[in-house]
Amino acid sequence: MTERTLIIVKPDSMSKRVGGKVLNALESCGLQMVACKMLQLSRPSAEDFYGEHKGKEFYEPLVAFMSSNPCIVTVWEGAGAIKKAREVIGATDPAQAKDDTIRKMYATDNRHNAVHGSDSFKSAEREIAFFFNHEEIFPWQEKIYKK
Ligand code: 3AN
Repeated sequence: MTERTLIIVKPDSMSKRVGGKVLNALESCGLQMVACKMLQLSRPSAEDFYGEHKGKEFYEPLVAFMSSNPCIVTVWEGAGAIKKAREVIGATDPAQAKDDTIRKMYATDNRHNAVHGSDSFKSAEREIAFFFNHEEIFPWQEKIYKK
């Protein structure tokens, strides 16, 4: 089934200047980017985005990190996009991530872990609407551009 997923190239990837490599890894797994913007999350926006983790010990430092510097927020489309992106992203902790995953290659630790990817259809819907309105998403014209 064609799905969409929200991917954030986190501030650590941007400051290490590997943001392009993160995006390239997603392109290489066959997904198509359909929306993209660079922004710096405000503290309240980061708190809201990660609201489900409020109360956990990593919540405050996560919010501080995610609002500390700019990131690239993107939407990707494709068959099984949510699971496919999670596979190429790898485990939350880079020490546990499989070889060739984005986090294995570019993450530092389980907070500075390079990239965010939606974890379910429901999360993807919420997270895409958090950042993008309808006009900012460009559906892929597969028949025209497919290699
Ligand atoms: P994932 O991004 O792998 O789905 P979640 O949804 O469990 O992970 O956690 C959201 C974010 O919170 C992670 N991407 C990571 O930045 C941060 N995080 C999760 N667990 C920890 C932890 N034990 N210590 C520090 N940060 C964490």
